[in-house]
Amino acid sequence: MNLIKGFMLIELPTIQDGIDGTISIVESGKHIPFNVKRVYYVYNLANQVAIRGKHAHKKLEQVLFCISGSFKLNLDDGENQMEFLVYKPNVGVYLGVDLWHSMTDFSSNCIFFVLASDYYNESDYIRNYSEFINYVTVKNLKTHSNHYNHGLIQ
Ligand code: T46
Repeated sequence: MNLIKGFMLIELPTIQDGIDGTISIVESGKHIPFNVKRVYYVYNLANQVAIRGKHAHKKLEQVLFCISGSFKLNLDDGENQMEFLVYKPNVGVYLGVDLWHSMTDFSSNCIFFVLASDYYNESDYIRNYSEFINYVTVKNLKTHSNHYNHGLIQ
């Protein structure tokens, strides 16, 4: 069971071609739980103190792949936090809504590649941590009171 809400790992079908390398496949509608509208990738991460992310999304869903090197991913759903090393090119990290994420400790050869459910829209970002905590707290309270009103919680 995942402690963190809005997070899962997605392992891609992968073919080992022996000395000729390895191929990992992403097919729209099969391996990614949304229609991909945007692809972006980040590289030139040679700076040891680079920090990326430090935000959450209100509606955007993404799957992130580290296709070269490695980095540390920190996740925070407003209640629980976790940190792990992302380094497998065939394993994507699904980042759902309301998930504060930041990336650090990039190896010099790091390239990360992202499939996103929508076009870039700055108003979908929550870039302030206190604002994020308020946002998820209010949302959780609303969900809890809806469940209560519908008799799901006695
Ligand atoms: C995310 C993590 C994993 C655009 O104009 N269009 C784009 O599609 C993207 C991704 C960025 N930008 C602009 C917005 C900023 O002026 O590029 C600049 C850097 O973006 P940001 O600071 O958001 O970069 P990261 O690496 O912190 O975050 C990115 C994604 O923006 C974000 O959605 O979840 O990667």
